[in-house]
Amino acid sequence: MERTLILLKPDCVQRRLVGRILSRFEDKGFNIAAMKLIQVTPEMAKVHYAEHVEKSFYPGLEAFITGGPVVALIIEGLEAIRVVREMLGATSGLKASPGTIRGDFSSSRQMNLVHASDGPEAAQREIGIYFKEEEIVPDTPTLTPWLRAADE
Ligand code: FUP
Repeated sequence: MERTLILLKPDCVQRRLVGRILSRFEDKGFNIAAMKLIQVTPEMAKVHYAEHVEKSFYPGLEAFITGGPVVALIIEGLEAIRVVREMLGATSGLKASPGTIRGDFSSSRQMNLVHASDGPEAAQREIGIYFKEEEIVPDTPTLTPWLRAADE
């Protein structure tokens, strides 16, 4: 079981796509382990995007990610980090394949609707930025035996 941090970014909330995009993760069989609507602060943005802070596009990225509420959630499931990244598609909505979330809903590199952790270290670090341990709710949905075999 893996956990990954997902942000439904301000463009997703403003465009009223939260329900449809959450449905993709639910349809796939992932478990939601935590979820909340928050306002990202400039300080949080700098920690989250530490690797990009010095880049020329960072000021625009910070203005965008702090420009409205986001839905932060933790998704849990087998190989969740890789599978969720593949469901998102390439960073730019113009390059993302049709059938991916960004490929279907985004025409932008910045306004690409969803963030998801790109590896186990990033997932652990990003979960720590957005959630306290007590906000994560352990749950084993009763549907699990109908989503995969017991030995998977
Ligand atoms: P991703 O891992 O797909 O979210 O993409 P990156 O970590 O490469 O970039 C983080 C965010 O910066 C992306 F969501 C989009 C944004 N970005 C820009 O706005 N302009 C750029 O030139 C590159 C990335």
